[in-house]
Amino acid sequence: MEKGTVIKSTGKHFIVLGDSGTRVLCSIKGRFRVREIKTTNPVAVGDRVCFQSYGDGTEGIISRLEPRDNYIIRKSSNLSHEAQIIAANIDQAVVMASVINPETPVEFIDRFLVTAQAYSVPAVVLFNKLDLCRQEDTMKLGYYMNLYKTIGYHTLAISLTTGENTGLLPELFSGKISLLAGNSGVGKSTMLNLLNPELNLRTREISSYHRQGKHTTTFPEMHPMPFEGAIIDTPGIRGFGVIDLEKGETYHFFPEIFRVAAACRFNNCLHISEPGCAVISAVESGEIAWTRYRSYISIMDDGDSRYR
Ligand SMILES: Nc1nc2c(ncn2[C@@H]2O[C@H](COP(=O)(O)OP(=O)(O)OP(=O)(O)O)[C@@H](O)[C@H]2O)c(=O)[nH]1
Ligand SMILES: [Mg+2]
Ligand SMILES: [Zn+2]
Repeated sequence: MEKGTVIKSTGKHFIVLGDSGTRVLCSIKGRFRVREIKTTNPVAVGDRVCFQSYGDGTEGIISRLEPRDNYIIRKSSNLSHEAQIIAANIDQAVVMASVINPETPVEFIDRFLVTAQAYSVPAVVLFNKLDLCRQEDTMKLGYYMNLYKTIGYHTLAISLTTGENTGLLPELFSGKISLLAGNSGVGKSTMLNLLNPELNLRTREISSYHRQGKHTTTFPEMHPMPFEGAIIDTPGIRGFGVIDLEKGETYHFFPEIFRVAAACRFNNCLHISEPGCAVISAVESGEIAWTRYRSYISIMDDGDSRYR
């Protein structure tokens, strides 16, 4: 019996990187159940497992799943109540964004941050494509960098094309298992190739695909790094921020809204239209960013039951 980490999953088959360095294509024996959640995938990228290899050692069977430190899940679809585990045992969640070509919807950044916050995973906002920023884009970038920094998130702006600030990347990722997400075309694969040239991942020209919203990467995959640590590349924009949050609890995961909410007149205030709402006042005075409040309302609007 060997121990290892699941680095790729297609739902039925798993590639396990054994602690001895072997890569084994595994299937599952028996059923694993995660007590608190109903999931479509019993084993996810980042999971620590016990496995037995057979034949020439390139294939094996997973027989045990180690307890998880944490995990991030998404709903499988809007209709189902089943959830898919995107990744397990992660140290930080990095959202890669760009203000231009393609522009990352800020709501995506906010939903990602809420998800990370809900699972108590430290989050980082990483802007790429500094080289493409002209006047207005630079202003926009500065605004969002400052916004997320003020809220308390670690932020960084880079250009993978010119190399600006990319020297800071190994430090950002070293010694950690990081989850990486970002809308299609922001440069996730380009960055992974830079950090680990052996990966040779496919990258694509923006013009050829971003309108169709196609993703080059389809399954989450963990990439070992030449420094200590690994990065889990997740497919594109979909899937984050669709977890089931209690409506009355959603604002807990917007740190700056949570801080202000203590001063609301009613302690069950949902910060939508209640009298004496300190959050609405803070939005009106500009203390809370309008884009953040808009993302909050949008998340509250999710699903079939309103403001439950
Ligand atoms: N100008 C500019 N282009 C960049 C930069 N970083 C990446 N690109 C280009 O952006 C395009 C998309 O990059 P990818 O690395 O494939 O993007 P991705 O995030 O992996 O996209 P998906 O796999 O579809 O989710 C490629 O043509 C890259 O060469 C940058 O800093 N500046
Ligand atoms: Mg990619
Ligand atoms: Zn309120």
